[in-house]
Amino acid sequence: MATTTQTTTATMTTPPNPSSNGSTTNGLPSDPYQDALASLERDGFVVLPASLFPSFDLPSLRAAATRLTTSARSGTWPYIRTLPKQFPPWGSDPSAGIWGVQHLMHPSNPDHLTFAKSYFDAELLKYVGALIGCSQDELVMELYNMLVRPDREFALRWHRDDIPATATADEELARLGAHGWHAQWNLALYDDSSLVVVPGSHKRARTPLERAADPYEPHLPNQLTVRLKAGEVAFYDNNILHRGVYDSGKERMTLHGCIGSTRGDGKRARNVLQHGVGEWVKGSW
Ligand SMILES: O=C(O)CCC(=O)C(=O)O
Repeated sequence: MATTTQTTTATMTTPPNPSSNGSTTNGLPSDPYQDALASLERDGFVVLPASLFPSFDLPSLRAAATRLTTSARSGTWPYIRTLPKQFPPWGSDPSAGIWGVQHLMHPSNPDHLTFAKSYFDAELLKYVGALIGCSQDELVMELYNMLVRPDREFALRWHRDDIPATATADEELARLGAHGWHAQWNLALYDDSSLVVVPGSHKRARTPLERAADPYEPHLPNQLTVRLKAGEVAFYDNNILHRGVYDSGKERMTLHGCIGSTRGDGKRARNVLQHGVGEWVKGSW
């Protein structure tokens, strides 16, 4: 079978039909929020430049991230993603290594306000509202975690976050067709090329080849590595076919957030609550 199995690189996603003067081809000024939405809908992800978010304080975020990761690896921060487990729930024993640090905004984290400042960043929230398709006062806090360099070689299998691999093609299509009412993003504190996606797969069932592929297949047709420079933000549809491929020798501290909407349903709430946020968030703010 002829396939294009090369891994390509995503840099800045080009908005549809921009002209050189910031206007669209119909002469109207382009709207960056709607351009981002168009890219997300077309490709299943969009990379936004660091220059859009001047209030992200990378040195402070890196210092806070380093302190929390050190605590997590040494066992004094119990909210972690442990190796080699991909899906929650995770325990709190880091002795086999970790690949993530959970609950950055937990009030017992001395740096929780530093992380909260980036989660509630006004410009980020404007993008979140536009990408979800709801107003600012309908946004609902969900999760803020961090994906870190695993202590040993590790990768995630191909998956969609909210659709099991056992789903039939009809089940996949039904779930993919439902409006998500949430937005998910990665904010890289260091250059990061761990996320691999199959662009466009958020709108279709898996092909027979994808369905039959090894869960850790290194090369699916048209797969693309999302390469983020420090400070860049990738929003992605969490039901795009994707995986994480990690380099245990390279520093990774990528803030991994999601925000929902009051228009979301109970299924979304269950997906969020499986991360244990309900155990501390009520009454802490
Ligand atoms: O490491 C990443 O960026 C992807 C993480 C991921 O796919 C997940 O947590 O389900």
